[in-house]
Amino acid sequence: MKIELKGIRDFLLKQDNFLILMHQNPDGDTIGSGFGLYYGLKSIGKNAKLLCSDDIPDIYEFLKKEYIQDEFLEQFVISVDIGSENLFGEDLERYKGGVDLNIDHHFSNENFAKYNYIDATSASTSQIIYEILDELDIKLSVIMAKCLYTGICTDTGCFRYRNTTSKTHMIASKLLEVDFDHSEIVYNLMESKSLEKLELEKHIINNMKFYFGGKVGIAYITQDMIKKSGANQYEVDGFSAFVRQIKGVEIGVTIKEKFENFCKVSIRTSGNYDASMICSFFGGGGHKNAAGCVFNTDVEDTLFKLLERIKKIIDGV
Ligand SMILES: [Mn+2]
Repeated sequence: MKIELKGIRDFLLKQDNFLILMHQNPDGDTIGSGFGLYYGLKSIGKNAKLLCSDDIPDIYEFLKKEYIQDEFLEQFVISVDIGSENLFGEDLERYKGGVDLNIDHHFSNENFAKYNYIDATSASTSQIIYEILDELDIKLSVIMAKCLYTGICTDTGCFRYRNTTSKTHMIASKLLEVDFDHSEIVYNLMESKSLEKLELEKHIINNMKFYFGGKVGIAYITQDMIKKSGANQYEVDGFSAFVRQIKGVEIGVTIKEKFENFCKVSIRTSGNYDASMICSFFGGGGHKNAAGCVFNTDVEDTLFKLLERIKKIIDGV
């Protein structure tokens, strides 16, 4: 069932014991919106806790600073930034079919909860959480502002992607009224990198391939490259937009070999190419300019299947 912001406010005021779910392999938006909502609920005297199938990456550690894992029986389960129950991961398995409120901005969201609030015009789920906290008249603390700012920066590439709207900036402006070092957040999220990550980048650049007159760019990340570079599991993320940086590339594909015969693909497009159309063909999904899917096969075969599909899209068949 669909729900409006006012309906969400009523639920949050009425209930007391909340469990907030984040998606597996968590990014800055699911973490920022999850923790942002957590701190907001705590500030009005509610019990809340968070759950994620994977560890929170080190670079987001600062958002956990004021988190206390309370022991209580959850009565209301909320998922944030999760488009599909398939993204729950192992530890969240038991909540399949049991989510009360699904808050998300993915166009392809599967509306799996009892109540669903999906705003595909929103650049990030953190932006929606801001609106919910605002609806509840919650005064933003420093940590709440940091959470939401982190989420918005993650999903908009720091206000650079096309999903950034005037509303995104308006919300960011409200967040900046709270006193925190936004520049430090951006530096840590986007600009600083380890030598190992740089080494991995070298491998990726050396192996990039281009097709269809340079319109399509493919970047690979194989387990072998990761091992050679010494990069840790989190440093392997964040390359999705990398190949699209090359002039002329309108469909940027990143193929990541997670383990033998299992590849994760993310696609970034510009212009009129619809990334979610390519990915949904293979059982994935996402937004028009950013989408993903997985393949139970090796890198070469993944590439072959993708190119076949992309050719059809480019030819307009
Ligand atoms: Mn998001």
